[in-house]
Amino acid sequence: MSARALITGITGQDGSYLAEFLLSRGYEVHGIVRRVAVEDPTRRLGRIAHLIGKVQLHAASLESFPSLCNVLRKVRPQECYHLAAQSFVSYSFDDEFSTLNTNVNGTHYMLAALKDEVPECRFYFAGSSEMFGKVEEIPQTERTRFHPRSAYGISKVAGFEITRNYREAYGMHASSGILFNHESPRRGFEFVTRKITYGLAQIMAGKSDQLRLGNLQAKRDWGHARDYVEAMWLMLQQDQADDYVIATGETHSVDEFVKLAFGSVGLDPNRYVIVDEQLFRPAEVNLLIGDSARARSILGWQARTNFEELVREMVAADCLSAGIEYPFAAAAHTH
Ligand code: G4F
Repeated sequence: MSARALITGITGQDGSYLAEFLLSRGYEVHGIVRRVAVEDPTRRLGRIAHLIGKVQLHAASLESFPSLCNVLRKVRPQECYHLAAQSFVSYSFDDEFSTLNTNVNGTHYMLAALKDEVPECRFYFAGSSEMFGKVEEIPQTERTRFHPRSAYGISKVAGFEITRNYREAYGMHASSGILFNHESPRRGFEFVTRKITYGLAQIMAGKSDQLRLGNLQAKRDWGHARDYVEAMWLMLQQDQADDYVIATGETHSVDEFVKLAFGSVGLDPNRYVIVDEQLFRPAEVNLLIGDSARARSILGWQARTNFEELVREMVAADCLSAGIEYPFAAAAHTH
């Protein structure tokens, strides 16, 4: 009998890659989605359109404990990947309350429902390098102290601690991945990498003549989402639940991303990019760089896609969907 996995946030970037990965390993894959998504699949299930019929979707809300219990009673998963969250850091400054409510309660409800209904189910929590915030050491490891700089970062620290407490207090197999930024052509348009590659494709297509960005000096450790979902799975295959940093170990500024993306199509970013102070955050995370030595030695995981490959794949995909001949179009099909 095939193993059953349940994913919250299955319609997101990570959820879609994880669903593909688990299906490829013979899993029966279930996903929790909001009722509106089931009612409006064309608009809301875009990233998993190719998986409809292969995954089983259940309407429930992370704000409703009984709805989660109902799904768990029906599915009885062996593995649960909790990816759903308000994940846009900038938005968490506009509405701290909803970010904290959704992210903290969502994780707590999910763990409490699992404890009541299927306590033997293995649980993955999507922690974040935003928990390190104003970093207290370079590079960041599992032992680095947290210093979050946004309601989003605080919500992830709370989720991380709730997960650890369910592991320690109730003996549940509950692990957290401390994932550094991970991108792909499926990234939401509001995040800086996709904003750059989509904006660039619009410029190439003659539909736009500028790209407004915020802080170009911020540095991130950017990997590929497809590589990172494998780390989530590996964590749940271990005898002992634990927490792992998942990162490439390289850091690059937003400015470097811009230069590489524009350079790959032969455009000079100085002609198009406008720095807009309105897009700066009230508190910024200036530098993130992770050390995933532990994941390498225990999980046997390491990032496969480098920065340049990631940038090219994203530019190529956005150029292709804008109908542009991309000089490196082959890159869009290589993975
Ligand atoms: O792409 P971002 O919005 O991602 P951020 O804030 O690093 O968070 C992402 O990674 C986290 C893992 O570390 C996740 F937990 C989180 O859910 C999310 O996936 O911004 C990256 C950097 C920031 O320093 C931001 O100030 O880019 C800078 N930036 C500069 N101009 C911009 C812009 N960010 C956005 N979104 N839009 C801009 O125009």
